[in-house]
Amino acid sequence: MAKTGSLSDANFPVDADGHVYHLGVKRGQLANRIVTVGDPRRAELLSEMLDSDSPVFKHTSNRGFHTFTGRFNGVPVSVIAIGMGVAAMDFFVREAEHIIDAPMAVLRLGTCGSPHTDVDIGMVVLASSAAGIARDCDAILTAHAEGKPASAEQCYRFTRPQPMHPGMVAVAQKHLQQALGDNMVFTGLNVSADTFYGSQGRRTAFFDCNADMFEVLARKYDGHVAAVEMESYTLAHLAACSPTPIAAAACAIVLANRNSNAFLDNDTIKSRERSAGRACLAAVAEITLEDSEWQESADGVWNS
Ligand code: R1P
Ligand code: URA
Repeated sequence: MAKTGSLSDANFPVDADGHVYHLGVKRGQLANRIVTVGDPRRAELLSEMLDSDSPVFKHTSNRGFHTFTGRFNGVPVSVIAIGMGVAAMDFFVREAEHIIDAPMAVLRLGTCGSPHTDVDIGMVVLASSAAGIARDCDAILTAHAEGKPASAEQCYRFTRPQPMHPGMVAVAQKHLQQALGDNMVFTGLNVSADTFYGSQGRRTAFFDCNADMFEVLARKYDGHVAAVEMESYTLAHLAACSPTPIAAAACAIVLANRNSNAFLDNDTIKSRERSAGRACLAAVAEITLEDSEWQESADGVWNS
């Protein structure tokens, strides 16, 4: 389908110069090889690893998307901080696809919790596949009206796992293992929740019907859940629905051990972001895309 749009196009708003509505960038300002993160400071850290002999384009949109575009090992790449959650990933994937006229590689570097006994804080979980959990508000309100919490099984919806792109996973695994060591990288199932608290089994004063969330997850996914975070399933899902091929994968630094309740210290987080970040940039720069003859547009940021 032709990629058209203008301010008058309510279906896909783009301004008169071609900037997409939420990311605030246009054709030529975003590479087809992208590392996406949640935290803007993580994006900034990765942007400092881009080739120093090539200009780095930076843009912060009024909706809080932070884009850095430059080169890594000579290859055009972008780093983008999107914020958190399903909606943020949806804005990013659709609007990026709109302004990129070539197959894409998208690798998420996030943070997560883990209920897996072989995964501890400080490790990195690379998703071979991802599934989604969403709160069923009606079911929770029904249980609330009845005055007794129900099982998470009735009050949340669980998707089947969606595989990530095997080629992107393999290249990411190679670089992450080189950077961190084989025993620090666990490849397995990621589950992305629509919230940080209720849908990730966190107990607060709210009525959430989630006391047995981890037992339900273990049953539904045969004890394979290695990471719980908030965006990777949407990335995998949209890559499968995209008109443009998207080689999608996701990895996440384990901050929270959901069995012991331990949380990773700030210095180690920074150190993992640095080493995993460099590995992710190397992976998106290296992966072979079906049609990698991407034309850097004449008015693109590389030619400015
Ligand atoms: C929650 O604290 C956020 O952290 C994780 C979750 O997916 C969610 O976005 O990822 P990021 O650190 O990439 O934001
Ligand atoms: N991010 C999440 O979404 N969950 C965690 O437990 C930690 C980081």
